[in-house]
Amino acid sequence: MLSRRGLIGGAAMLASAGAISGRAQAAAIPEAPMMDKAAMQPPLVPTSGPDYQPVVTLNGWTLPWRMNGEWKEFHLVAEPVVREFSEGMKVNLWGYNGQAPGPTIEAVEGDKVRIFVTNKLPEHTTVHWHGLILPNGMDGVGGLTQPHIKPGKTFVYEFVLTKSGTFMYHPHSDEMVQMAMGMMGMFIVHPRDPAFRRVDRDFVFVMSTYKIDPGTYLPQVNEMTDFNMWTWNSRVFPGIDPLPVRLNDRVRIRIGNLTMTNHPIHLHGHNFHVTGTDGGWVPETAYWPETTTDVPVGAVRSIDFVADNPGDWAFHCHKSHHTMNAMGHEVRNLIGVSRKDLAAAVNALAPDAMVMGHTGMAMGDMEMPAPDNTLPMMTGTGQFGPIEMGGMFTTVKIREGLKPGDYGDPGPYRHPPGTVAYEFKGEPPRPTQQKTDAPSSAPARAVKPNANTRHNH
Ligand SMILES: [Cu+2]
Repeated sequence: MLSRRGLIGGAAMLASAGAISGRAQAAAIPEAPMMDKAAMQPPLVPTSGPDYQPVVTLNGWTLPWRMNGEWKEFHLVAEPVVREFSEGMKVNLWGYNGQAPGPTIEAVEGDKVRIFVTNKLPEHTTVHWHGLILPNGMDGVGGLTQPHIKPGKTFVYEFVLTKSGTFMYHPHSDEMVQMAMGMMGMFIVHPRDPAFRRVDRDFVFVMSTYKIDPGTYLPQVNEMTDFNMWTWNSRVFPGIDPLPVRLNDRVRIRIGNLTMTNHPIHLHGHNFHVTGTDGGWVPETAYWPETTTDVPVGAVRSIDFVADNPGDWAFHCHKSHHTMNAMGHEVRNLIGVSRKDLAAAVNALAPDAMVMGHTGMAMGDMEMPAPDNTLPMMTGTGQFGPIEMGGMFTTVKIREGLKPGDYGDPGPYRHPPGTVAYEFKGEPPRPTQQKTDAPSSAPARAVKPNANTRHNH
């Protein structure tokens, strides 16, 4: 172990850090790495200390660190950023080190971590380490456990990671505004025993929501309930990375929720167990099989499964409004209403307007003019046509023969012949009818026929 001191974890950009030693350097602030891309960055494979399978952050990255004596040092910079939600929409947020959410912090149970936080925001901030067990004065609650960090100042947090698991970080200082502006990130602590519940692929993201009026660039931070951008790592479909997985890999997905509502997260084609929360690991005796797990507000769920079913599997929030991008929430339900007269009246006033909704609202083939910086409500294209999704939706792409460490998009799944739902071209068989000559005492007869009830007798 001693010989490894001064080495660094994974990061080429900190290659000179190996030379850092001695008290004079101990006071120096480590370089703050910046990220200018919203695409998934390769995991930081540990090059010193205990072995672990590093996480991959959807549309994100892991914060490089340096060793300084026994301390693992990180540097977060809180600052205004521009985040691309998906191609065609950029949003002015507050985040850390060039992006929102901030980079994932990754360390090992038992590590001593020293985290420098520099405030480049126009107002004060703090960082709270959600779920971690630490001394009260390191908990980051402005006013309660420490002074707020004023603009231009740097504070230092030092604590020992006493347990492994999936945690989060976010401000506890003008919290409503700063979280509504996107300030958050994930904090992964790997078990000291590299074999403990080890998986082959380990993904992580945090959910956040925004109210951003079409054509604008800034979230409305006072909104309490009526959000219109439902994001994973401040990205929306089709801007959310797919999760590439090798067939039969053991997979973990860690999901944090820092939105204002719960999200039932659903995976197609597999069963999973909830194996951890922000409180720690769930004992195996408490597992039950699921295909959807609700992630409550201010909580983490990590799910584990064996990817034994190849294909492109939808993975999404099951609140269907959360798999849409911005839309008007006051639209009336017009299903079944004739639009002929309405269309004539509307088009006299607005020739470009589209009267829709009388047969449903599928929009796959339509293109409506939209304000700048505004995404279609439902969008994305797959190999069979429009996917008609937005918001919290992506795919787990399970393939044979992916190389370990290869997180590139393998493209659309090639289905074996005869395994895709197909159009029936013949005469459909008559559906079997339920007999209606039931005895007169049957409840069906007891209902009085009226305009809404059809009887076949
Ligand atoms: Cu949701």
